[in-house]
Amino acid sequence: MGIWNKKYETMSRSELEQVQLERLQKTVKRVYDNVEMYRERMDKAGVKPEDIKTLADLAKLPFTTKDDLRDQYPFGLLAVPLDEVTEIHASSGTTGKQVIGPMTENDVELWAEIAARSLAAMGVEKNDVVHTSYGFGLFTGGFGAHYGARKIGAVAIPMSSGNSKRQIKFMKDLGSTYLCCTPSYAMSLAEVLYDMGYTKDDINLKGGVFGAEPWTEEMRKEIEDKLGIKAYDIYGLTEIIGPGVSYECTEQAGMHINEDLFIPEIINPDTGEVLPEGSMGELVFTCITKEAMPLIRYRTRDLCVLTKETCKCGRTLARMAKPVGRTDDMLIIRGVNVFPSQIEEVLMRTDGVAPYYQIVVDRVNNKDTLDILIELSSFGMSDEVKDIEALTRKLSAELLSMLGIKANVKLVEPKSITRSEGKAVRVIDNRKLH
Ligand code: DLL
Repeated sequence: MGIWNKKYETMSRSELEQVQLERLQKTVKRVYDNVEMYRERMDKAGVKPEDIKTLADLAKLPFTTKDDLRDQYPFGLLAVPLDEVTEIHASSGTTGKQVIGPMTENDVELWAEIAARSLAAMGVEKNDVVHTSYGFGLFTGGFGAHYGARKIGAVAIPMSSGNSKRQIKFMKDLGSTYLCCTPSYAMSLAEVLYDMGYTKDDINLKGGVFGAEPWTEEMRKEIEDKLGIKAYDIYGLTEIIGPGVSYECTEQAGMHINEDLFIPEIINPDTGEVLPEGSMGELVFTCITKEAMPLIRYRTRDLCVLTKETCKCGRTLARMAKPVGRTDDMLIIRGVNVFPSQIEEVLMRTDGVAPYYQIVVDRVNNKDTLDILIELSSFGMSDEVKDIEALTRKLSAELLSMLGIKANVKLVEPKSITRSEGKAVRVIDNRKLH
């Protein structure tokens, strides 16, 4: 399948490292000269731009955190004068705090480039019809997919999210071949398709560009079956640029990181120590070509594993596995670490339940409680109380073996859990621990 930028996507590791080093040196000098916070931090750490002589010297530089972005809000981390900024996006703040991503015209061009690399890797070509149901607005999902589709020369349809019946109508009428949205919204759209009396045979979709939230392999299968497509994962974050920081190719074997533009590291989230290839840890990015707000060693809080092995597709860029969650997503329930993705994995492989669920955590008499509300599937499930009891017992046992703690499983009526149009909110923590 199409490799959009053969030069950079298939460069040898030694050439790539040379490119990375030159770009890193330039960026570090630029932020040292233009961003007070970086100059102060580097002075304090006793590092000067000229001390960055090899890529390993990256580890000498201080980290940047989400708190730094908040402290420097809105323009403290700008490395260019404000009049060079041409677009600003912001994160939806699922963790409650607003961060912004200012861009110069070259940064917007870079974003279109990485989005084009991503879509091309998933098979999008000039004659495709790209239906974007990510939100358009401050969120980077909509514009990212749109700029990428336009750059490839495909037909770009900026649907935005919501009004699902209208989405299906357009998808049918315009013969959309690729759907771009969150995986949870893809599930909702599939449901609406069938509710409207259609099946996958009534639409023309070939592929899906799904990201912005964690999702499991089981959910991928479910979406692929329901929509009759190949479902691909795409990753990114507002602070760095938006969708396309990394992307799957048709091998579906991890997301290729645009390493010529962003240097990834995996660190131990507790100590900050850089971990060897193959270790699970927190993903950190350094922007080496961005102009407006090039972040140095930005701690994403996403937990994943990297590999530098060349992919079967020929790309040499490192790949990241699906993030298992975020350091701030992790629930600690009765002292045990629980990731929502572990719960999803169990639900998705169990017949009789729909992939809609909500995790409710509370504290009663100083003891944590974990309730998992799971929708019964509308197909193939009888109303017999004994069947429901058996299903509840089965799910409880599987969740116990996956999580190591007991969850209180509550099966609820089909369609009773609110459907997502963007990033799904699956955890309600009522413990008020902060
Ligand atoms: O979610 C950008 C994006 C839009 C990516 C569309 C992909 C598609 P933010 O709103 O700033 O940006 O949220 C970034 O979302 O740190 C991850 O925790 C999570 N995330 C993004 N993509 C994935 C993914 C956009 N494919 C935060 N898998 C990130 C798991 C993801 N988590």
